Amino acid sequence: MTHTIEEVRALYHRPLLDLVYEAAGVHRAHHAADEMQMCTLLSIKTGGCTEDCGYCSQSVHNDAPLEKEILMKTDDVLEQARKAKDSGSTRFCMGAAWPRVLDGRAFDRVCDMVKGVSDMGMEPCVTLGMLSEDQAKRLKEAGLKAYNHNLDTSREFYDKVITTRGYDERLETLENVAKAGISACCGGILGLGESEEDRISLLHTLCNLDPQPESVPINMLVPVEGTPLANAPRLDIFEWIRCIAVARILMPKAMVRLSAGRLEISKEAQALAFMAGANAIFTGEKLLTTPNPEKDADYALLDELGMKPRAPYQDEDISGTSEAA
Ligand code: SAM
Ligand code: DTB
Ligand code: SF4
Repeated sequence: MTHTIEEVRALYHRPLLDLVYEAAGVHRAHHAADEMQMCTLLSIKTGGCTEDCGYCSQSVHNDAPLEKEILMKTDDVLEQARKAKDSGSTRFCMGAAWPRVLDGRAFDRVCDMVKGVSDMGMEPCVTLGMLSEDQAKRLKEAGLKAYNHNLDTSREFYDKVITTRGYDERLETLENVAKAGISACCGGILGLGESEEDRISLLHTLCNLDPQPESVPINMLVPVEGTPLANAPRLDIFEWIRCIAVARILMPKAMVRLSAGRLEISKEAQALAFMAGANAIFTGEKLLTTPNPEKDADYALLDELGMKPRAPYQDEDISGTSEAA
């Protein structure tokens, strides 16, 4: 079903609590509302990226205080994955600061990592920059569940933030991912200085992707010293809630994933976001390069709200995995 921009705009402008109420209904019709998918992120190759994303600590165009690191060894990554699994995560997302995937030993190693994580019974997800159809197929064969590639913002605002990678190139990578039969994890960042109309346009593009993303990360800008967006004014938290509710209504089956920025968001606002349909979080003290709430604080919050971590591979085909419950 396609959604028009007028429809998305009208939804976006509904009174906030009406919107949250409707989103909560959609959420409950499609998901177990007391369950949260717990995910862990690992930066497998940090820094030195040649793209110029204005928010990013890892771009060579920015001056963020960051130690560059070469691609991690497979065994070390799998050890981290095992720890994540033992602490309750069911999805393990590996990020490399590459503008695009290049065939060769490094990519072979990432395929091994994907296979190792999949064999452990966790959902492997990677984010490696732009990707060809053949590369997507190799990742699929290795057992990849999802590829994270965000649109980040509206087509209209995009070149105020990134100039080295085009919007259409992002869409092309998403097409390659879809052709290989891998789910897309695709969302954006709020608080880049975009307008309300930009957020509407982003949500409109996301919900009209075919197929719709399996997962929609909603990042709140984490301002990083040394980047052009270090002093961006903070987005009103109700705008964040509004976007989550609209995403839930327009993409009823997707996991709506609270990604960057949760450390600065109160537990009350996070609870309202869960009400509005957010059902996945990243746990652990670090995202890729920036801090995240401690695992214990997240589990305590779920407990206070009477929620629980989602079981591994629930309602999904687990053939081929030996350890999944
Ligand atoms: N290099 C890959 C790429 O961009 O395609 C993958 C890694 S990149 C860090 C993944 C996503 O993280 C970005 O698309 C962006 O949405 C988000 N992100 C990066 N830095 C952020 C920040 N400072 N605040 C919020 N979100 C951020
Ligand atoms: C996404 O949209 N958010 C995650 C994940 N995909 C890879 C990354 C957030 C990164 C936040 C900035 C950092 O820690 O470097
Ligand atoms: Fe950062 Fe990814 Fe952009 Fe590179 S492509 S600068 S790692 S967000």
